[in-house]
Amino acid sequence: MANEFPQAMVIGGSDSDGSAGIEADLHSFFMRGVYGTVALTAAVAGNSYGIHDSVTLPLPFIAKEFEVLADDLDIKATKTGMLADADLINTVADNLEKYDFGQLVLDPVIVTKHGALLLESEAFNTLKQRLIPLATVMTPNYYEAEHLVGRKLPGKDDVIAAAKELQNLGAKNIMIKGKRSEDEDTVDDYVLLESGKSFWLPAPFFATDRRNGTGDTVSAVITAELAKGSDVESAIRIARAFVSEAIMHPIAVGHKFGPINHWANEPQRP
Ligand code: PXL
Repeated sequence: MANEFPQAMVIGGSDSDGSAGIEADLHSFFMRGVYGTVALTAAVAGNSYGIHDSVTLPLPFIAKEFEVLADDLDIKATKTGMLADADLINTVADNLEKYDFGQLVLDPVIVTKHGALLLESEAFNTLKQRLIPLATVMTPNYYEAEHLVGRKLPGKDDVIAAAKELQNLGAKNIMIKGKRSEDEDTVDDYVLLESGKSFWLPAPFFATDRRNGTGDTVSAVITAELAKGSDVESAIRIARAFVSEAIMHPIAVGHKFGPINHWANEPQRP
């Protein structure tokens, strides 16, 4: 008996207030019954008011994290979070090509809810060239999708066209998150699967400041479900439902932009 228990990995940064980054990912893995591992890339000094400082880890250390995890564990699915710059993306891509860490969920984290930049704009091309082709699922939010295709996406048709464009760059399945509907009652995610099947996933809009970690959690739940053997469409639907509950049952942590509630799907939720 060594590695029968489902294992997932996040390649990303720590957010000190626990609301986003690897902390939100590990909360999500835990709640979905998957053992979580980390290749830490960076750390930010953040609280609910914003990000106040950040550092990236040395590249040889990051490569070592991949090496030791590959030597011992059996990781079935991996997601990315904060990747900071082009050198870091190249190190991550080199190691994803060298070892088998299962299916890749690429969450192209570019900017935080507070507007802090977590990926240098010079690194967008490296992300496109090195990581998008490795992705089983890519989960940009609406804003990140605009950055990646290099234009505004005002209407639903624009989002549909952008998803196709991102799929043509090599990611098999695309989920573009968080397009507010025209009547503003829902937030709609658009999904384009490898088979060509596509659909909108509307979720009720819930006005709250406590939505930090939303994107991290969507991609982490997808990763957890893939690690347990789920198909991509089911993983996406489970993630969307999980995060809606987590937004609609906020917990009181921090003064401003607080975290979502990872316990929200539990019968005894706080
Ligand atoms: O939610 C995106 C995100 C990812 N990773 C880190 C973060 C944040 C947002 O604050 O701090 C480390």
